[in-house]
Amino acid sequence: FKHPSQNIWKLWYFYYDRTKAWPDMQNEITSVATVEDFWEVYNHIKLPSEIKLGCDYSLFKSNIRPMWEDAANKYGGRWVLTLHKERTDDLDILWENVMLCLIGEVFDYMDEICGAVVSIRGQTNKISIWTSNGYNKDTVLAIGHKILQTLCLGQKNMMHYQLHKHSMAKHGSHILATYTL
Ligand code: M7G
Repeated sequence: FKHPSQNIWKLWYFYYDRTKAWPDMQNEITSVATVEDFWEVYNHIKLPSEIKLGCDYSLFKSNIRPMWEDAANKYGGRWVLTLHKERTDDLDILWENVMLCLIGEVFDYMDEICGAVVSIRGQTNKISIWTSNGYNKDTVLAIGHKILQTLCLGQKNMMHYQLHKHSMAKHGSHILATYTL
């Protein structure tokens, strides 16, 4: 007996290739409809801590592409959790929990959640949760609190919400944060 989830989710893998435009660097791996499907896939791919610098995994609702260019992300933004490099086991466990929360539809306001990304970078890694309406302050904050609570992050990690509009317009490495928790 399989437990169907409400949404079908798609797992994507991003790797940097300077010959390509950014959207073409996103590669679809597979679709996941149940928690059982999830484990099947998850047991066959590398953990975030094992993939190369500059790469991402994204898990998004199957009808939304993990990019600003998708209409569902037009007014959206992301909660960004910054993770320090020395704690790679935290990264893998946090990412696994985030994916299970999405597939298990654990968050409230699932309608406004588009997906999540784990990014492997030089200084710090990141986990981001993308939502579809950054102007909906109450919902965005409720989702943010729920993320902190579900992942047991408490006080030790700050989270910033960045509108995609501001990420697109960033100067240097600074992106304006609309909300902070
Ligand atoms: P990042 O991977 O979110 O953060 O964005 P990083 O600075 O920690 O690596 C890095 C860069 O990738 C951005 O400044 C953009 O040039 C490009 N980029 C990121 N995203 C999410 C998108 C996107 O959705 N669409 C396009 N066209 N470019 C993007």
